[in-house]
Amino acid sequence: MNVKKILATTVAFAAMTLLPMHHAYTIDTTQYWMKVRAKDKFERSVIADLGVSIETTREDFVIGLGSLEEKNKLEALGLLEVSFPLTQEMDFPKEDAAFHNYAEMTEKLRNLTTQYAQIAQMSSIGKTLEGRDIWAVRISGDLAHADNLPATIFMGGHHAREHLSIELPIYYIEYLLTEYQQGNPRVQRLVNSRDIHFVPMVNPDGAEYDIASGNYKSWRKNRARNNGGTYGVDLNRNYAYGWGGGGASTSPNSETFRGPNAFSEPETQAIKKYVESHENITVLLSFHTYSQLILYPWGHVYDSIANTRDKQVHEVMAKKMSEWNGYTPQQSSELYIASGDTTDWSYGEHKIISFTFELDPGNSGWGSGGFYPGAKVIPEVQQKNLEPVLYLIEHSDNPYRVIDNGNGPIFKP
Ligand code: 0X9
Ligand code: ZN
Repeated sequence: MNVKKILATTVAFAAMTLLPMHHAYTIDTTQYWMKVRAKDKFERSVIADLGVSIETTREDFVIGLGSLEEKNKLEALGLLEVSFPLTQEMDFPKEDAAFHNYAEMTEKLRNLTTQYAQIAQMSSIGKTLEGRDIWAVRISGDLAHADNLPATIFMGGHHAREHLSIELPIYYIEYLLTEYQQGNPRVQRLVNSRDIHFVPMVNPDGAEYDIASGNYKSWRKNRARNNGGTYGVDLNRNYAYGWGGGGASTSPNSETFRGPNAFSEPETQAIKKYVESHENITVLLSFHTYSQLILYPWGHVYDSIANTRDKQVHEVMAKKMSEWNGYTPQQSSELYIASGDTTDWSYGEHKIISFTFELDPGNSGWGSGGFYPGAKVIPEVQQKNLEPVLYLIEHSDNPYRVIDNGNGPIFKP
């Protein structure tokens, strides 16, 4: 992210709309980068609760994106240190061609699932508001009976600008299929004994919008047309468990707008329907960017999971995975309270062992690339998260093995 360029380009843009009474009014849809004073999870939650999407947390401040209204509130609270409007004119770096746009991803998944049709299937799990298919790929050595095998689901791209989160599921699909073919014994054993699901791009409308003009837009939400002329629902605030609680906005113009009701959006509905139609899913991982974190429920409250074994499984697995990717394991609400996210729902509603990874880069400030770290980081981020992915697939038969070496009750999906 070129801060200088953003500072130089301070063109605000507005959406005009008409009220039924024919009074014209303007909605300022400009987003602002803000540095806001906050020294712990409680202060961060106050900021998140205003509707700001917090992207970087440091010891005594956070960096977030928010609307003019949210910026004004922070200013009135005396918390705002610095802010500037987000440009609409960022360059699309040439080297970012390696990222998959929707058409490229669709073609790649189509080719892979055609080439490896015996162990891979591609299906549409629903259509977005703009009519795009939300693609899922299912991999198993025994597709016909895969419902009886332990299942894992990996997702990417809930948030439009988090393009790196899409590259990981795509890569692991390719990795599993090609390694299987080449006789990798570990992969063959895993694929033959498991049911593995991927939804690489949950929010294709948003992802396409973010890159469509050739300039990144730092778009986060989907492209729902909200009442009042603004766009987008935050899909990671739209799941039903704890929906309507803290850290999610009721304001349609907010970055973290929760939607008019839980599961109001076709994308979250599609995930709900898909997960609920595969009752063998025991483990879920949703990739996001960025901050290098491994997060687990709860996110909508500070309390930790009440069931001791479930809490331990999440903690032990998160710690184990952190040894491979170097990320920091912690409960989601240690970051800040946010309600309606994927993993609170999948664990809270379905007792699926659930993680959110905030991928690279880390929190080293505005210079590290944030949502747009460049395509050069793709291979290393795919590699460092490969072991965690294989580990989750491996343990989907009984995740509780990690706390009692398999001597406790057998997990029954
Ligand atoms: O705020 C989010 O949705 C996630 N961060 S992101 O920068 N990718 O937007 C984090 C979700 C973690 N969950 C909670 N804190 N509840
Ligand atoms: Zn995200």
